[in-house]
Amino acid sequence: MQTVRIARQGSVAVATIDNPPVNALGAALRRDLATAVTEVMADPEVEALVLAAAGRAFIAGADISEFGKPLAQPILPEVLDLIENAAKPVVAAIQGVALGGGLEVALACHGRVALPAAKLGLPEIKLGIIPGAGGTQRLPRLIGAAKAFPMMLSGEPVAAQKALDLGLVDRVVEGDLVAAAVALAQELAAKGRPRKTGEIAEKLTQADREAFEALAKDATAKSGDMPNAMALIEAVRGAFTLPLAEGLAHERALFARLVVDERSKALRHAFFAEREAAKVPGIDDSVKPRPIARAAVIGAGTMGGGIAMCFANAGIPVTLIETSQEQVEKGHARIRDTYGFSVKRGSMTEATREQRMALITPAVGIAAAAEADIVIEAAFEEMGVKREIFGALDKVAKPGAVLASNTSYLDLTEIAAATTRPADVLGMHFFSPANVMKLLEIVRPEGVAADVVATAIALGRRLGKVPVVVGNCFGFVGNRMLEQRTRAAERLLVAGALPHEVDAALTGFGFKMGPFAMSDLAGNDIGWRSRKSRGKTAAVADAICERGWFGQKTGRGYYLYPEGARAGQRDPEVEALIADVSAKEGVARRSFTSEEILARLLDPMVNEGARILEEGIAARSGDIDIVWLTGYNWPAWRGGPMHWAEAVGLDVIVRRLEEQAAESGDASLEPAPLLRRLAAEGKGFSALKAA
Ligand code: T1G
Repeated sequence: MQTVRIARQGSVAVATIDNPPVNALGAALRRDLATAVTEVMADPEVEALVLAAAGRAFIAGADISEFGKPLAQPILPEVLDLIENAAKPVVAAIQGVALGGGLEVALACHGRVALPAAKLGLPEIKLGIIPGAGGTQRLPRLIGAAKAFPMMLSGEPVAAQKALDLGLVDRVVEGDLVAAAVALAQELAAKGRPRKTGEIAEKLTQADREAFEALAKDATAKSGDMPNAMALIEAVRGAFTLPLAEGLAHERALFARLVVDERSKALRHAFFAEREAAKVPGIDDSVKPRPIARAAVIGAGTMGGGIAMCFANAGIPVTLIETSQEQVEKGHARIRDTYGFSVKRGSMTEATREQRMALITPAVGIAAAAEADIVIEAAFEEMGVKREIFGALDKVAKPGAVLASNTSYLDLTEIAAATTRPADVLGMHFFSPANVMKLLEIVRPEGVAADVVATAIALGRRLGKVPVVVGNCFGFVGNRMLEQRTRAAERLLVAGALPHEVDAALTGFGFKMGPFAMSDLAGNDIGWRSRKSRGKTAAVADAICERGWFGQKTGRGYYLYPEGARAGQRDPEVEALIADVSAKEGVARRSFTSEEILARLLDPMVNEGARILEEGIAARSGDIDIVWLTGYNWPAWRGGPMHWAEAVGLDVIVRRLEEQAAESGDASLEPAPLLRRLAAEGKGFSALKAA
């Protein structure tokens, strides 16, 4: 199929790019674009060319799915050289997003016209790379390096008006974009040979260089460990120190090195995994979500308040329900304070805070949920409490209302059975802080209606979440795997490691916090209560809780938190307690390297992930990665636990698990059958097709 159609408007040729869904610059489009430019430039009747595009994107950039494979000719820089060196002017008509290579196409043009809704950006940094087709050379020439560098370092697009102010586009027009682009093309043609972006030098002044170097110094201090950020500095510096051709070659060499880096592979995996997670078996476009105009949240605690904020932030009126006026007012006040932090930081105006607070109506009693199209229960994590609430909801909620529980672990089928409408009941598991964390686990119990699942997915997106549909089991996906890491961390303490060593291994891997600091932050008593409710024990963790050392809220947990201390400090009493446990269990303590600690923490998680796939609790391994990337701060540039395991090698994971199982006598550490099979076949989880 032709990806570029050429038409004539008078003496100007209009080439319309049409490569659904987002006009990514795959091999066919690169070839058709080169052909179109060559043909138009050879046509004596044509005095100029406009590059337009069909669909919602101008050009979404290079085709990311081609990375890591041999690139078919022509490569993008060659196509852009054709455009920039054309004898007749080429003008870009930008109706939608012009991202990455898409903006680089526009930069190689001699003029740019955009609709007000268009957005222009170079997001390559988010994929672990840098612009690889002239962005680091042409953008600074057009708008100055001091403005171009921050755009490329953040990867955030700018709106058309901002692009106009920067000098990135020549005109922003309402109405007929192509006609406006044709007019500009004719004006440029009347001036003779078009001026190449690569020839523009007046913005690259000494002052601009100094401003850029200051920004580069700051970026080095902040992101010195990000190879692509450092490469970006080098490439942009080349715009000052090298002629265009050498600057382009230098940029391409830096880009080529980054594309093969594990970090970039992980970020590209996450890009596609997030989009794949949106494809839910049995829920296609034919399943229409139920309309949601108003919501209710049961429970005004930390989670309930955070969930209510999600609705208010999305402009959806929400009733916040508690059992007493005092409780609901306390929860309502906590929301106001939370918004207050944003107001203080300047990221929210007082007016916005008031608008959002006005959307949250505090109320007492379940009857206040009667008008809601969706009710999310965020009450105490105890089955009896939840069944009582859903039984009461069943009597007051309007027919067709979606009834969701924010439970972190519990059985949704059992909760649904407390109602006469189980097909309307599912889990919507938010992650704390609910108004911040992106992940929304949508738990799909047997018998839930397809349109109820579709409603939760659509609502999740409307709330700005990343919805991942998971099966109904204890802990679903994220917490079920987290429990394996928690047990592994406890085993490590008894075997000889200390809390700060275990935490340091994970923060060194890229997590913001390790398991013990995290437990002290959340409250050690939460895990203690959960273990007791299931008849489980953990010698060290239980001993710490029996002493009331619940963590930061009690001034000590695994660590000491002296008044005002920013971080926990080692506690000799805890370390003595740990040694006592080892002695009681007859374990000869030994030291562990960070690598050993990491393997012992993460391998059991991967093993549980394999079981989750075997049981169909997750449709694909990428969904598990997205759960950990968006719900647990798994380091983005490591791609998630299943992607990490694949990079390590499943055979290595299997061998280490067998060693751990033999050493600990814990059969649950034996490799899952799926893991063994894939390892034996020399494959990774990505070889599995969605269930
Ligand atoms: N390559 C391949 N496929 C892409 C793609 C891309 N660049 N962008 C989107 N898709 C697919 C996506 O996987 C999904 O597929 C469908 O299009 C719709 O996407 C040389 C080297 C453009 C803002 O980083 O930000 O250029 O699931 O669900 O919400 O220097 O997609 O339907 O099968 O996201 O409307 C730089 C990435 C590349 C932009 C549209 N460009 N894309 O959002 O739809 S590197 C990017 C986006 C580069 C140069 C360098 C968004 C979007 P499927 P979607 P959307």
